[in-house]
Amino acid sequence: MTSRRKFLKNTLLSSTLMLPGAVKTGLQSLEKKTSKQVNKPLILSTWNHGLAANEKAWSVLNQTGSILDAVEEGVKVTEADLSSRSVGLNGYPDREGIVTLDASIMNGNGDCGSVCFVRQIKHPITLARKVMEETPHVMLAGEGAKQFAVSQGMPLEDEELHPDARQEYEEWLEKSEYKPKANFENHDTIGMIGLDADGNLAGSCTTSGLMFKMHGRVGDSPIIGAGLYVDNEVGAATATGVGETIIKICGSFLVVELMRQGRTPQEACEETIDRLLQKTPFHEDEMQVGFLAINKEGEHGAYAVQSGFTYAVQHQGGNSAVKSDSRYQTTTE
Ligand code: SD4
Repeated sequence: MTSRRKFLKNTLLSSTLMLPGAVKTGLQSLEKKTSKQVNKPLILSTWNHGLAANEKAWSVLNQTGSILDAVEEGVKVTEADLSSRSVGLNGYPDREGIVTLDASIMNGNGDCGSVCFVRQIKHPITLARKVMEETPHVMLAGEGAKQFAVSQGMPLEDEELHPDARQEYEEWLEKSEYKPKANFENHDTIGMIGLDADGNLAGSCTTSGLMFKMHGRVGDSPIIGAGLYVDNEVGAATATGVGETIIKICGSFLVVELMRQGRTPQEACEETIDRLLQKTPFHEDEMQVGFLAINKEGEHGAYAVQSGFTYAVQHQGGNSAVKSDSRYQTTTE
């Protein structure tokens, strides 16, 4: 696939960020600095699977008035989706053939909870919320997270792989080439951020992580400040893509802090992608990251390393999928 692609760089960056195979497209200036504005309430989530999640979140927000309930219930739709190979127990396994899940949730007051490397739990986002609300802790991992789930009355699911995931895993086993990869051409981690009519924010993020990852590997999604960050004084951000690159720059926290310093959500996402590319030079196939951001005024923005990242926006006017702008443009020869 790599050989059939070219990457056209959208904007001028330092030449140290250019990779040999990338095609630079002249010195275009940054165009879309202005974030898009719609009325509150507003819910955003990553990838096209965000459409169904947004729809649920919207109806929960209307029923309960709670933006935290909305972001939890919204992503539960994706966690339960049998067709999802990147979120929930139907996701791709790690290289030992075991599905392990990561999730986090946060409200605008700084309350947060997360779980990582957890098995057999259908709704890790609910478990993350229970960590937030029922324990003095922020994060539980692995076996301990599972034990806590059981103590909270959550059922343990069996560990049978979804047939499609099993088939791909068996194909992968033939070579066992260790190249964990974000499944970015299809859809991926769901990160959701929302703003209610009173200006309260909340966010959620849930994933099965990189396909065929090392057993025990944890990505950005359950790490507060990496895959998700929310602050009622400023805004919220979430991330999708290769978690290691996001963790290295505390990506979602950085987006929110840039907004705190006055950047629009769009500017904050773009600057954060640039920071990420300074720390992790761009390398085609394995390299996708996207950020979504919202500020307390109801403006939002999105930006990705390369084209292909989509997100879903739900507001009074409807629910639609939007293509994100990106630093590199992917084309097919
Ligand atoms: C992770 N960020 O585990 C997640 C997975 C993902 O595109 O979003 N992949 O690193």
